[in-house]
Amino acid sequence: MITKEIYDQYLENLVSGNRNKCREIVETLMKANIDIKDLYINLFQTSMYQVGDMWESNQISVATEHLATSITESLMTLIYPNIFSKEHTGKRAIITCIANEFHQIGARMVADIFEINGWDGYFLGTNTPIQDLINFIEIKNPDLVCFSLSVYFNINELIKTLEAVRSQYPKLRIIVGGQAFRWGGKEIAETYTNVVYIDTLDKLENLLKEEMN
Ligand code: B12
Repeated sequence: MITKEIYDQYLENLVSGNRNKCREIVETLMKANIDIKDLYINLFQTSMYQVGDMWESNQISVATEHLATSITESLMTLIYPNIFSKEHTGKRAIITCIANEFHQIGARMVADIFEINGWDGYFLGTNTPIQDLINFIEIKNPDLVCFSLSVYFNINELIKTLEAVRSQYPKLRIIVGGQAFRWGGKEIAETYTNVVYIDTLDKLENLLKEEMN
């Protein structure tokens, strides 16, 4: 469990760039068998949202935000032995940030949820051009594709992506998510068949578990 004391200590070290201390905190939590989603949401996500608020209110510089981001991404790799040790089912998902979207931590977490639940989660990272995505879908023939977007001004890019993928693959299941939808756009998913909006890792995991039963 992540107490307020642990969280505050972590945030202080994250913002001051003390990667080694952050690593120690994460490793201690892992030794105590912390649930990966608990770690992702209540440590990594909460601290990065707070970093965003601090950046927006000029309490920290862009450089400090970049440092916190890079520390967070490096700490996520510590958990990978636990994620990739699961038995796989042969199901495949592609997880990507849409074109012009440069926030990748949330999408990476989504890819990890697929792996934890026995899927191959092909994580393409940020800013994937539409045509390259379509080519990749052709190669991997996934059961599902996930699109992540964090900035609201990328909503039009999402529509372009959905149109392009739908015209090539009318039946392919698509999940969209990310904090861009805090500012609107959830209804977009409803205008396409087989497209759903999911906002949390818990709901995503429930959906994957239902599929396995
Ligand atoms: C780090 C960061 C960056 C980094 C990202 C680097 C990287 N390697 O990812 C960089 C420097 C690139 C960046 C750039 C910008 N950023 Co920025 N950034 C952030 C920050 C501080 C943290 C992002 C993060 O990692 N969050 C933690 C993750 C875990 O949370 P998450 O993304 O929400 O993901 C969770 C869920 O949403 C969900 N989820 C996410 N995707 C998906 C997909 C599916 C399918 C599902 C089911 C679920 C799901 O699951 C995750 C786990 O719960 C946020 C602050 C914030 N509130 O997040 C601002 C923030 C997102 N950025 C913002 C802005 C404005 C920008 C810039 C426009 C700034 C500028 N002027 O240049 C650019 C835009 C670049 C672009 N075109 O994408 C705003 C967006 C506001 C808005 N109204 O849209 C925010 C909210 C900051 C703020 N408070 O204003 N940024």
